[in-house]
Amino acid sequence: MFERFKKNFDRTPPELAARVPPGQYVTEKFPVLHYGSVPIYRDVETEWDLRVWGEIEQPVRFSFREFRSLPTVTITTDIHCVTRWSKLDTTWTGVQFREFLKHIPPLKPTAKYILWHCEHGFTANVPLEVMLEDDALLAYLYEGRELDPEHGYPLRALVPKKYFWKSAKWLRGIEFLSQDQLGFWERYGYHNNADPWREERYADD
Ligand SMILES: Nc1nc2c(c(=O)[nH]1)N[C@H]1C(S)=C(S)[C@@H](COP(=O)(O)O)O[C@H]1N2
Ligand SMILES: [Mo]
Repeated sequence: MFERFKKNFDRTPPELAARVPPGQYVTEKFPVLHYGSVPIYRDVETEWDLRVWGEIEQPVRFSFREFRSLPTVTITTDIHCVTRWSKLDTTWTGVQFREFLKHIPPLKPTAKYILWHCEHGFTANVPLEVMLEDDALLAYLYEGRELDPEHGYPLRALVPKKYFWKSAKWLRGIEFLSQDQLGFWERYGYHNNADPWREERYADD
């Protein structure tokens, strides 16, 4: 394993090396990683919605059509998976989370954390603060095209500042919390803060 990583490190051009966090190698591929099976929707209008609840004045629900009518942005950013691959200059289109907040009822002042709820029960947690940054999106186009089913169609979180497991695929629910709650991989022993630049891979690091 180490030899393979080492080889990959060596291949990273020096001008890009500064953009690659410690212990990561650059890949041109787009690896697919998840727990469980890929949900397939025959009709997103009837089989998919997005629910928002928790520390918010009023819970709210978006149909596919309603969600797709929200204003979008397109950003180019680097992503870093805890399994050590990084992918540079990936382009995503979706609703900036900060913008999304303007289209839902006001959050209660107690809202400090987010728990993503995904198809098949996958969860991931992030501080609300991280989602207020420019690069934090609810994303549905990758390189200008609909997300492939295995990459999260019809909606995923995009949290480039954290290891990629926090970028939850097949998003169905957004829960605002006053107290942090660990998600699927976080409970499994991964580092809650998950900052790739600090190599926060495992909880006991
Ligand atoms: N719903 C869901 N989202 C998920 C996961 C998962 O198991 N289920 N895995 C995470 C992990 S560990 C990674 S690295 C990325 C991988 O995204 P990709 O398959 O688009 O590369 O998705 C994240 N989002
Ligand atoms: Mo991952």
